[in-house]
Amino acid sequence: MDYAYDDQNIFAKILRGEIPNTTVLETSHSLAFRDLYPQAPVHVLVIPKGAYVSYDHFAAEAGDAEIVDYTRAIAEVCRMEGVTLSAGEGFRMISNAGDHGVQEVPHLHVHILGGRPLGRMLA
Ligand code: DGP
Repeated sequence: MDYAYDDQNIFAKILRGEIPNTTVLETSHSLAFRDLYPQAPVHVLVIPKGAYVSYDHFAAEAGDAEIVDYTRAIAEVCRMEGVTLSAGEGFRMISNAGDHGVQEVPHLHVHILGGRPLGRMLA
């Protein structure tokens, strides 16, 4: 698998501050910001700050501190947005990868969607 990372992708530019974003949360290894084209009342993208194309790339090459930080950042965004099961009505996490996954931006991101019933969707 070729994990060649294109540092001109939109999220790399957001991380470098070259493109504005609506930040929801920033941690030492992660950034969460609102999707430009929201598909639900809550639609936040969570990305690692490291240069990873996809989840499998991240899991293979990220350090433990990055993985823990990213995992917790995703959960913290859910809490902040009020969609956790303890405080809200639930959410969906999606991470598209590659051509079959229809990944538009080649920097790992998890979509957090919620705020309305999302319907059944596996493909
Ligand atoms: P995906 O298909 O999973 O790669 O989705 C990429 C998402 O990124 C899509 O929902 C739209 C969003 N997006 C694209 N360009 C920008 C941008 O410049 N800023 C923000 N905040 N989101 C963007």
